[in-house]
Amino acid sequence: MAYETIIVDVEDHIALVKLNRPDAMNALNAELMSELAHALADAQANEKVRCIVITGSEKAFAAGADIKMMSDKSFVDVFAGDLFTPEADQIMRVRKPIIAAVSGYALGGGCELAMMCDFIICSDTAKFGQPEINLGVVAGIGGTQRLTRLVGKSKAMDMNLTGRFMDAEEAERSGLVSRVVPCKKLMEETMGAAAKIAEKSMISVMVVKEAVNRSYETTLREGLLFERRVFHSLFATEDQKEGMSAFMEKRAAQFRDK
Ligand code: CO8
Repeated sequence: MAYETIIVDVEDHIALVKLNRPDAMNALNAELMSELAHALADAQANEKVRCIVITGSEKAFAAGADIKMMSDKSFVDVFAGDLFTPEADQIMRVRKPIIAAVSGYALGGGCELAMMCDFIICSDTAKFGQPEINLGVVAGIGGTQRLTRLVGKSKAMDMNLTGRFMDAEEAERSGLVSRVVPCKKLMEETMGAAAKIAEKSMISVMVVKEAVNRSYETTLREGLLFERRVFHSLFATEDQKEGMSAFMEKRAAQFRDK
């Protein structure tokens, strides 16, 4: 499918999705969110794809939802139209891992989109924020919920109440991002991480994603039980036999997703 607001490239088992609205700092409008959800569903269905990377430009991952698109909307418009909810739900349904490669601004819905991904690698120029309070509204797709789980109540309150931006160093220190790299190395580092994941058994990879995400939704006792059971169940796979044999034979494992 030809897209207008994103660029998709599938190579070496990695689907690279680049947000592409350069005139609007990649602000998220209905078209972009719909195309993104479509591209991710495609990547999920494409057997060649083993990991997904979402990125923006050097200047902006995404500077939030498109304010020009939203400014005239009424309560009924956003409530009945359920702005961005179906797309966000679709993104959350993707079972393959998604890495966000963030450079420049990741603000409002942009920060929230990055947090919907499984982990974030950012450049030393990245700036994260939930500045919706400056617009007379609040975060709407995870900025008060996912951010709080990632960085804790104090910083989440600070970010959402003051609208201040968090730089890359603070984002790493706070647990919002997993790695910070020099701007020029962002894609090399992220594609390297994606390539590492692509080498693993897709079954284990999808189980990791399910199990870690489960920890947000359940008690520790139930989460540990879930983890133990999926650990047990992986002994039904050929990839477990291959992985453990390869270790003992001192060779690289050849996983077949079986
Ligand atoms: N929406 C629309 N256009 C934008 C946005 C945006 N969020 N951000 C930047 N742009 C546009 C600017 O209007 C400008 O366009 P033009 O040249 O036509 O005037 C162009 O991008 C370049 O921007 P600036 O000239 O402002 O560039 P600066 O380098 O001076 O500043 C900033 C960059 C700091 C990123 C600045 O543009 C800014 O503050 N942007 C807005 C950030 C923001 O408030 N984001 C939150 C938006 S609300 C939101 O995300 C809610 C999500 C939840 C929705 C869920 C529904 C349920």
